[in-house]
Amino acid sequence: MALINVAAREIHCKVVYYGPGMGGKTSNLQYIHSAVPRETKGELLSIATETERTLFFDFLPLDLGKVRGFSTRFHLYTVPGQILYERTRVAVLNGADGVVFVADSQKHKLEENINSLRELAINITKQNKKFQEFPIVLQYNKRDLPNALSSELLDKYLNTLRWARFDAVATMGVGIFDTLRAISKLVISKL
Ligand SMILES: Nc1nc2c(ncn2[C@@H]2O[C@H](COP(=O)(O)OP(=O)(O)OP(=O)(O)O)[C@@H](O)[C@H]2O)c(=O)[nH]1
Ligand SMILES: [Mg+2]
Repeated sequence: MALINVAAREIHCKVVYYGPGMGGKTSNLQYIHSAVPRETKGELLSIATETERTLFFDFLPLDLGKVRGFSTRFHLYTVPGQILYERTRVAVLNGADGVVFVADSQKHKLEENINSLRELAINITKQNKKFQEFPIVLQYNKRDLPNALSSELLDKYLNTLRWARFDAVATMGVGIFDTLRAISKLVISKL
């Protein structure tokens, strides 16, 4: 739930990067952290296993400029994608104002994407929010890999609600800021 501090003229919003394991959620935050100027960001807090998998979450606070005189501060989180960590995903998702769903475009990941999206719908609904109205932006990541399915085909399975969607190569920064801009606009517009 967005927090609006009228006295300090600040808006705090929580955005969660959600999706199947190894899809590129942490890579999104790493790229954003590496690319934005020091004064607009805080430290990237990552709690990862020794094998780079996210164990609990990543967290990056980011200032995204002013909206009607209010400073907007976005708190970006990633969930751990591994199936086993569903309870952690529920905890991290709690109170989110918006979600970036990072899908892995590779052919053999299609079912994992579908299952993860289904789980997201359930978890949003459990927070007494309407999934169909919840601010979500879709990202098709790993577009650089030869076994990536076409975006049009992925749309058929993952984008039945017609969210804004972006092709991305998180490790190279492709599509990362388009995705971030879209979700932050969407979240602000819903306030
Ligand atoms: N080729 C390619 N590799 C990528 C891309 N994005 C991420 N990767 C790689 O995929 C692996 C997993 O990326 P992460 O960002 O850790 O994935 P994650 O979604 O945070 O994974 P979990 O924390 O386990 O849920 C890493 O080795 C990344 O370097 C991409 O666009 N293209
Ligand atoms: Mg991760």
